Amino acid sequence: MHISFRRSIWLAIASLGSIGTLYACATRRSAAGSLVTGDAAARVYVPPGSYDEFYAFMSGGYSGQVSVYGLPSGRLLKLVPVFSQFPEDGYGYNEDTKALLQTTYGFIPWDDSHHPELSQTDGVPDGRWLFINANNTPRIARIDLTRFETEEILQIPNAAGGHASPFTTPDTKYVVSATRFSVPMPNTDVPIASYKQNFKGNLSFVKANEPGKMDVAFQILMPGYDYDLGHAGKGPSDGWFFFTSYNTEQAYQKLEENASQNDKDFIVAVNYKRAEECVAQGKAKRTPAEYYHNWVDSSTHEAKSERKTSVPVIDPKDCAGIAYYLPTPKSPHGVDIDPTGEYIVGDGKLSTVIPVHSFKKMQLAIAAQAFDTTIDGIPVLKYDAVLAGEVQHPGLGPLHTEFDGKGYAYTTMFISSEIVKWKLGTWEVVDRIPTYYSPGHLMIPGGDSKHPWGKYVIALNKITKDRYLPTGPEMAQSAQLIDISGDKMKLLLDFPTIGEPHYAQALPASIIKDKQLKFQKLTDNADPWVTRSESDGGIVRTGKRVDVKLIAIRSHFAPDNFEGVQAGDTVYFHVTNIEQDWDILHGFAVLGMQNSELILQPGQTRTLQWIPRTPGVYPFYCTDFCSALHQEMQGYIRVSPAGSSVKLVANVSKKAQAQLAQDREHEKEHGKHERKER
Ligand code: K7E
Ligand code: CUA
Repeated sequence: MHISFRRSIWLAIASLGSIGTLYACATRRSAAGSLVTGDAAARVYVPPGSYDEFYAFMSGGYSGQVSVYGLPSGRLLKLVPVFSQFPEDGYGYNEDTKALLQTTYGFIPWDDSHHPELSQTDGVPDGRWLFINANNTPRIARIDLTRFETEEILQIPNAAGGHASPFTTPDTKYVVSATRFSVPMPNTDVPIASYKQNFKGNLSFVKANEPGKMDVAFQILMPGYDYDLGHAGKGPSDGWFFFTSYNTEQAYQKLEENASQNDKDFIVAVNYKRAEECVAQGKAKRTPAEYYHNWVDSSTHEAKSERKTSVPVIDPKDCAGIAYYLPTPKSPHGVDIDPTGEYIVGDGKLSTVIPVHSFKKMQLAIAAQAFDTTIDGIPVLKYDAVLAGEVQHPGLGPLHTEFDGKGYAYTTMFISSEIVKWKLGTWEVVDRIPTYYSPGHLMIPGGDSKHPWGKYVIALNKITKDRYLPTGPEMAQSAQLIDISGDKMKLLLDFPTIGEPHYAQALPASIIKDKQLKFQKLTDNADPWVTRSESDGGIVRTGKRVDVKLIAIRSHFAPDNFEGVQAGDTVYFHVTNIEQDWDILHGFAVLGMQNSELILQPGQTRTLQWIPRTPGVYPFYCTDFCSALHQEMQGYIRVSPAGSSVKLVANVSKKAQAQLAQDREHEKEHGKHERKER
């Protein structure tokens, strides 16, 4: 990995993407064979029936999801749907989860998710929740790690490109979201050329430590730059948050060139305790802003939506001491805080060094008012007054840094396709290893926390090329597991990943594996459409709406014959899996179903909407091979022409039918289930 300095500069100012690819291809063959050590296979082998040591959570990038892997094996354990509909289990298709994808732009079935972030207690991942951001329509999701399910999604108002998100404070009091794209605030019709007057950035602090109650605590108005990534302080720097920004040139066209002019851009250091004081003193302005908060009701397990209308916004001009700029070369991407909380590492994509700021020096510089200037109420500290040191000749295109907890930092070099290990304090490069190809983020379990489990680092590569059997023009993404337990990094394993894993998080499996829910107790199932026993199912009409209730159990549905539906009716199937045993699922699908199937966990009720257009008899069946007589797990629903006199019947007892009709009447009177009646 050696490159002349002149070539490095040339590469640095050229387009990152295309050059990275070329360079990666030019170098790949030479080192690949010699990299894998003799015992690599044994180091990643997890024998059948044994468990992996770590759970790893990978962002799905433009798939909008999260995938869960075991480490060191690299085995895919689960795909958790978050921002995208997932026909495999009906997420975002069934009536129970649709509300999670509600936004002020309407129902959005997709996003681009970049950064999974585990909740923390005292600066250490605690395994309660995983947060992840939506980049395109700014949102933050919370995934519950006893169920591995998305339980809450908060839209971020006044924002475009929720990229610097959802990094957490050490106590998970807040997760954050910063605007990648500055936009008019509020967003109105103005000439793009009025960027400098009208476009603003902002930093959102989101209350995160109460399930079902995520909300924007406050937003901080910022100059119209692009905000890229963030990380909270810890230890001595607890109470501070650091965000990178680029495009301090405030270019609004041809950013590739126009936003790469300035020698230094900024890391902004935000004193969020000071922000809290200003909010308490009434210095934040309640500003109209529409956004959605969506969450899963913990008793009914149905998602609900609430439209919110305003947020408190702090202008740094009204809250002295809330933020300071640390000049940082050059178009910085990652900002990473070492486990001690003293060092603030900036990764300038176009920089030839890795600059490291000192929190101690930053405080002294603030006290001494060592400012170059002030921008929109934010003092710019002097570079030399805050700099702890620079890592010289680290490689090309530094993007992200993680820590091993033993005094070393590891930085990805996108252009020179390598991970570089360097020592905190002396800033010397001590090791480097090629990666295949063009790594973005890297991840050490707990590697952005106070206590990294510094055994492995994973390179999350952007380009795969020839690493696997070819699969046409598009290849799966590629992760590489590297042993960092010794002095020298050792490549152990390549494994493909789903979507584009920007960032990932991992923690020891022991923290969460014994807290897993095995099934939902039927007695606790408060879904308004639950059917608890075989005789409780049935069919009821209310105008053009027909509700069908049935149970699923090995190996039948009950009832399993329904008549009286008419073409053009809106039918809701409410299916309850009454199994009370771990991992016994049933599925449900009807001929001509326009959305997706249902997959039902044991003890769970789910509702699927179906609008039959054509008279006929429609079979339905279980989609999950659940038992020896799974193929017998089927039924029929008859659809007659509109206005037909065919009576509503289900092959269920008369008593049960009367009860269902009574329930329905009761619900109508008491106005329940408005959501489903729409
Ligand atoms: Cu570097 Cu979106 Cu965190 Cu991807 S970002 S690499
Ligand atoms: Cu139930 Cu197959």
